[in-house]
Amino acid sequence: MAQIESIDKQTLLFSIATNGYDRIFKDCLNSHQAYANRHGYKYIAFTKSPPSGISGTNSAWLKVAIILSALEKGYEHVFFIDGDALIYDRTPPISSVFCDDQFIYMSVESSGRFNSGVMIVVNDRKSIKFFKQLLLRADIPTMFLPASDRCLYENGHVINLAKKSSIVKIIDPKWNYNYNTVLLNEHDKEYISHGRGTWTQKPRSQEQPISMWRSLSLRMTQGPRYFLLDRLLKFYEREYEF
Ligand SMILES: [Mn+2]
Repeated sequence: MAQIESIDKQTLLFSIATNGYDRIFKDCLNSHQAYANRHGYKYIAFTKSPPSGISGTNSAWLKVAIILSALEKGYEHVFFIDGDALIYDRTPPISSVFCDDQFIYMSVESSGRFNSGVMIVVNDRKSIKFFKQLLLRADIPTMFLPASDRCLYENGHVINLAKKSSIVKIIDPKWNYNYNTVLLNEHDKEYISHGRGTWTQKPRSQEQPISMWRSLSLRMTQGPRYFLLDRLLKFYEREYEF
């Protein structure tokens, strides 16, 4: 157990790679573990699926439930990273982005919209409130958002809430560098490469977007996503210790 005690339990880095994503993005998950080891963070890749399965959309919303749960458990910092994001060896510790009075750190794409594939969160009453509000939106279809905020899964709600929040700080695009990011200078090397060259390997890239009626009828049969996420969270809390 001595080896576990040496880990800084104050920072949780995690990724969610269900439905075989852990095999497709093995190199990415390995890079997360290596980064966590370098900086003394606890790392968990949530890769198992519950017996009843988990959809891509619910896997995406699950990150919100896990971030909130980890903050409530008392982790000082929570760093979520997408399974298709690779962390380079040169990447500095997350403390390098921290500043006073802001508790959520994300990059924006060239459109100016937040990308929720990399989210660094500092535990504070205000960040807990933010993720509670976000989770309450799990049942609100994205089409109820202004057109400019609509995005895949929970990302639209992240954009919509974050742009109005004073505790969200925009960090350097190096932290979440993808095809939609403004090009960096040649010498300005990125820290995290997200989704580049791997998009077509994703099973969900063939998934068709579902209509509002389909989404509502799913809610009628499965019950509110809010409660489904609570059941999923309990499964992941049992399977992984955090
Ligand atoms: Mn991604």
